[in-house]
Amino acid sequence: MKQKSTTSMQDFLAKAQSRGIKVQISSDAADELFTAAQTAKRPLRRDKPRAVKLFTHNDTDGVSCGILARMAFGDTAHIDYSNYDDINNKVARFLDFHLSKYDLVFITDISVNEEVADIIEKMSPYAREKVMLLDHHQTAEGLNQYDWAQVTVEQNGVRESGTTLFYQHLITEGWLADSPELARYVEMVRQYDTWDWKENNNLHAKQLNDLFYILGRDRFVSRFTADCSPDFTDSEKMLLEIEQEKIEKYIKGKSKDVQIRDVNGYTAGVVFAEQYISELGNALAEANPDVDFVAIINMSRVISYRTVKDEINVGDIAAFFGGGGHAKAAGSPVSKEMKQAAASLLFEQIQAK
Ligand SMILES: [Mn+2]
Repeated sequence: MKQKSTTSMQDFLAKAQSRGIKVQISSDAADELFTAAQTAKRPLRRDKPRAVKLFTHNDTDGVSCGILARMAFGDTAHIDYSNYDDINNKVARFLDFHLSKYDLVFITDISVNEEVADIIEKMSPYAREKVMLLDHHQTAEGLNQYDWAQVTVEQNGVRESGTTLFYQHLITEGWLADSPELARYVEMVRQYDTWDWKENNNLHAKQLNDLFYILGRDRFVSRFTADCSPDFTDSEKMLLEIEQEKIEKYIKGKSKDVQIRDVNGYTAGVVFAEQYISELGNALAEANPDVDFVAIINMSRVISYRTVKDEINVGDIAAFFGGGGHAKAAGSPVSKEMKQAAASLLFEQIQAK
């Protein structure tokens, strides 16, 4: 139903573009988000589910889905923060052993593979009705063939995030009370996650993500569950200032360590790093215009792919290596075998000397 307006917006933009008219889409969509939620919402429910399970991604966007679940369901929400390397096992195990204890199961900002999708699809209609997957990653769009999955990359010309989709869903279903403050928070998360903050020069959105890393997941969740206002306190501002200095130092150091490699026929800038991945990726991609994309290897977890080039789709490249994501930002797991091979290689080389 909502897809219709997306198409017409796209038609409108295409027409404008063909006539050489530049259309600036207003990306600060907090007001629209709030108004849309108010129009769509049903009255707040009085009934509470016995128990709610949430599987969500472990970045700021995914963790903000956790905050929304806490606000909506309180302690009855059992939240599992996952990454691409463990989500499928976790969901499969859960469906096997624990589903009967839960009334609602959400999977947000991350998706399951075909195997797990098939398990869900073959469950009884009663069990299947408990499950709702909400994601905005382009590589998961194939899941839209299922009634229990809703993958929306973009709506009305605005890129979605896990948090915006879950916010809209919870309010529409009457599980969550909306407020302009909460809509502002959700919009900040969206702008960071979609990197729209860069275009809008919305430093506040970027700092919200910094704060997530400074506070750590649990403190961040408590902070915004208690008070969802995205306005920072004085001590948060101080922490952010110190953090910004560290980020700049880190990026400067890593810039000197970029290796140029051929990856699948593309020219990639490869670097080993474990921190500030998005900012580092963007900074390196901008500083190395000769590379098609930047690959940041966090040997203990994941390879992150970033590009600033329109014609490059790193989502496809990540998918080739068993991961997924967006056109401009994606990731693929570092497997146990890869870690073992790397360790062997390092020590073989040392012994050979
Ligand atoms: Mn996301």
